[in-house]
Amino acid sequence: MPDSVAAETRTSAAPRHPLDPLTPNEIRRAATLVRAAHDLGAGMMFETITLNEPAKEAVQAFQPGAACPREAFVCAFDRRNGKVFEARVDLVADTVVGWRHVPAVRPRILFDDIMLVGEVARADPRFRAALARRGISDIENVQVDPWSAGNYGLPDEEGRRLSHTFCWYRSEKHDNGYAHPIEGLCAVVDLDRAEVLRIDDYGAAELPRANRNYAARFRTVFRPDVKPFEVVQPEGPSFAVDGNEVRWQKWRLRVGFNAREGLVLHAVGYEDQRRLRPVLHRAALSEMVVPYGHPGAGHFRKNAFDVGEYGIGVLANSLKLGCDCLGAIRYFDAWLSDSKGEPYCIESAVCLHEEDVGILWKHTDLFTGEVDVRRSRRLVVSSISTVGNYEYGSFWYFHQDGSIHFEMKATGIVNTAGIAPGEQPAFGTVVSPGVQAHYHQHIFNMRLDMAVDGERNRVVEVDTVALPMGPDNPHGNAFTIRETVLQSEQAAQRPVDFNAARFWKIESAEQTNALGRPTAYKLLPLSPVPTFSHPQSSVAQRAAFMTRQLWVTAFHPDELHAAGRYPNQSQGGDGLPAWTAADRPLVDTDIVVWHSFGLHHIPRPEDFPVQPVITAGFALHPAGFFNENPALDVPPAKSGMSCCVR
Ligand SMILES: [Cu+2]
Repeated sequence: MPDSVAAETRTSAAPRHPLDPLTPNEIRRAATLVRAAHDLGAGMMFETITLNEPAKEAVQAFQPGAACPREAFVCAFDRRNGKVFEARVDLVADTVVGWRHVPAVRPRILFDDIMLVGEVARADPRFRAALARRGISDIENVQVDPWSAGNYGLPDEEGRRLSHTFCWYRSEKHDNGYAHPIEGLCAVVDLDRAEVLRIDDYGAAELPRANRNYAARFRTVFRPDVKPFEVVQPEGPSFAVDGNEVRWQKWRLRVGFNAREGLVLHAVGYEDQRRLRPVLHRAALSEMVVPYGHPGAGHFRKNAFDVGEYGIGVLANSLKLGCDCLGAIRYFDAWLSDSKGEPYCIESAVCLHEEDVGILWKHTDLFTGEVDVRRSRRLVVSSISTVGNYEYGSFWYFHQDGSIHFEMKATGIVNTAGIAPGEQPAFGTVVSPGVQAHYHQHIFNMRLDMAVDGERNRVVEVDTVALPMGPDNPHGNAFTIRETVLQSEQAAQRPVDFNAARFWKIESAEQTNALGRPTAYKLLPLSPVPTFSHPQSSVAQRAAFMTRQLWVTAFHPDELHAAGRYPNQSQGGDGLPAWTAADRPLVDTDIVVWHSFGLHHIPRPEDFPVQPVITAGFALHPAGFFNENPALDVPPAKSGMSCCVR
């Protein structure tokens, strides 16, 4: 591909910036040093080896070419006794500088576990007997999906690291198993002992046998009128990449990646009159949860925390030019650690490219007929992860008018369950005879470490209010805004309010614009989702972040994950509810904004057998960050051409 830019593999590259993800050599060294200092023996597993991001002051003080501070965060556990340890490794001094036992937590479900669960279940005689009761004897065709177990206070599950499972049947290797749910059969697998703890058999439904395949290998007829569509950038893209730093027109940012959060953006800023103005110190998906609404047959346990329980970075795809991304592409590889502490690479895990997105601005002078119009384009930074039946695509968009959009694209296959033919489901939609897809939600939490013109920011809630009719509003048309500074962490747990057209502004405490107002960005909640889980339900306790669209915290470097560092089988209360109990003050200090948003998913037949992309997201728009439209200097599409003078 002439306009493609090959992925840079950083196998041997040394880190050049304190925020660069760990190199493979650093991953290997961190594991070796931890093992040498604190060997846990044959049961030792590495949950995580990742960059321990340096303090903001160290990043700001860093000069290119200077030595980098480099530290790894390591989470290791002993699968023979379930003990979990955290270490910090100084990779400059080659020493373990911190080691502590973390009691009563469980590491996330590892890639090894995902493979193990099916093998263990299929080998279990009780599981085979339950399948035999359903008339299934070809055990090799049974697909066992590993689900996080949650925490339901069951005595035999206490103290174990578990996977709960649901099963499907494949008529052959490539068959879409989700068309054939094996209803009512759940194995509870002890991951560390590699054994089935319990079979929960809630009773069978008839196995739906109709094939519902979507893959190209199964399809012979395609619509005939799709002509080639090529994106041509004859002079190449307008961005420049140096290591992990991206420069695109006036935007500057750094691309990071880790096993848990996947794509991370650092040091997002906008160059304005030769001055780099910070907007965001760091942005990453802090957690997500997918609560399902069916109360019975094991389905009540479906509520995956795909970031904290599995790691959305671990599950990232290798993206393909012309398929996942179109145009002049720059890919970034991701280096992660396996459970033995060995580095491995997900090639082309992050895609960087530009897209034309219609018009940026336009006006026709009514009296002269002169037209001025500019094409809009955006910089796209994206990554796609496959989490079992679903795909999640994280797409960041940077626009020429200073706005930033985040879009989560959800696609893949809806999770299915069996239902007797002809029965009307109470908690799902029939998507194929004998197959239902349960009602559910996907609720994401984005952690936005804001830095609008400096680290000292405040959050202002902006409601629009209608004035009562009266002498000051004789025609009843008046409405105005009411601004409230969110003073502390308890006061800053806020829902959306449709009737107030509510949004939130993040204002600088350090800069004002030429109009005398604090410079600011506004957070527009584009996809708020109400919660239907009872406040006392296990999932609402564990995913408290989903109950408010806005949380704001005083910055603390260890507070990264909305549901806590260890949500797997947690009892709840960790993360945002725990930190905000301190009710720290938030005005004109270093703050972090946490935005919950999502998809309320009442499945449609059109979501099956593979779901077209549906999206959720939010926007950050400059709101007095500039003194005027910052995109006046975007040139017309063709220089010298007066655009369409009539
Ligand atoms: Cu869904």
